[in-house]
Amino acid sequence: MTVETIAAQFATAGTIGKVQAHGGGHINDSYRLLNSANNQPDYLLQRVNHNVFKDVPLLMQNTVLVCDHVATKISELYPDEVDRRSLTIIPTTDGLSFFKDPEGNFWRVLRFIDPHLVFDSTTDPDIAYQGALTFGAFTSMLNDLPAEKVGTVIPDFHNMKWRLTQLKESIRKDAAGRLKMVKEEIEYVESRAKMMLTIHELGESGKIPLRVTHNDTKISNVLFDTDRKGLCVIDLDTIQPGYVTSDFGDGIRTLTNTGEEDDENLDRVSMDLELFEAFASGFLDSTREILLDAEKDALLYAGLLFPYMQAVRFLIDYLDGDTYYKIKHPEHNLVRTLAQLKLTKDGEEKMDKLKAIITKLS
Ligand code: GN1
Ligand code: MG
Repeated sequence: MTVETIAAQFATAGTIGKVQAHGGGHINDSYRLLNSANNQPDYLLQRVNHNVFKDVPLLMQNTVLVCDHVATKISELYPDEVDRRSLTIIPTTDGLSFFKDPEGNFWRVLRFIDPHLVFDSTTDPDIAYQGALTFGAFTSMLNDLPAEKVGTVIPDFHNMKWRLTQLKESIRKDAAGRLKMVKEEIEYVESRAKMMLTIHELGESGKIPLRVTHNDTKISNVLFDTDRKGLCVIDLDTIQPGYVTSDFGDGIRTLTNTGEEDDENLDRVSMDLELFEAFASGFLDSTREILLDAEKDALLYAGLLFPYMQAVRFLIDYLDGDTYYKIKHPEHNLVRTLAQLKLTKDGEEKMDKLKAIITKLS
């Protein structure tokens, strides 16, 4: 089936003219559907990767539920801006939220938010603040949607205990014969395990609640207005029950790093305190009212946990022989592991300063 034929399965308004490949996602494929009718919106057509997301109908059920919930909240605050401050899923002509093509691919259509800006990374504290404010507002709007209403799309996704168990298994198997290369890294990981299980234990004991969380809060998952104010959170695929620390922690991990996620030069990798403060400030400004004290206290650990957890995930994939993440060269997962461990260690050294920032802003 052509992309045009697939697009025609959806109840779009106007007339779809040109179809353009859109964005650089690593998991899904996206196309912008340009509307040739006046005053009708463009759309975004996406193929959802069902190798990564095994239960696309569940994922779409979560997406529709969350989009409806957020749209209702936005309509109270910004009645004229619902279309650009929340995502709209366009149903198929049969009224379904996705279309399954004869080859078994899953497709969906969203309303295209135009105009908008996106940032893949930033050194600008204002962008960090706005991005975090937008993620935090999303968390707040979902505060009254009970976690059990959404399904688990990827089990144990941010479960540190399970990731450590997975690591033990990968060490035992040593499938790619690489264990000898990473003895020191494993030692460090094990030495920090107790501290890094803090959030898991707070969750298990009920001190921090399960919420509906986004779980992929990188800055490129926020759309900005042309005046550089945050508009809308996108990429809702990993929405499922989780702790608020996931959305804070992954934001800190990706945003505050002065180097790349896979930087070969570890001197470039560090946690930028100004960006940390800007992100924490934006996030707390939009969640201060709804978070429990225990959740606010846990944010400090989240800033360390997410670089650490990502290091463990890359390390597992390195030991397994690169079966999960796409790699650009054979040592890529090792390089990524080292960079994420460097970020963890840098955060650890700055712990007192990070703590002072969180305490001041809470
Ligand atoms: C994957 O593909 P992307 O960048 O959205 C991964 C995240 C990791 C990230 C590391 C479903 O996300 O959890 O943090 O890579 N997503 C999944 O770059 O595993
Ligand atoms: Mg993603």
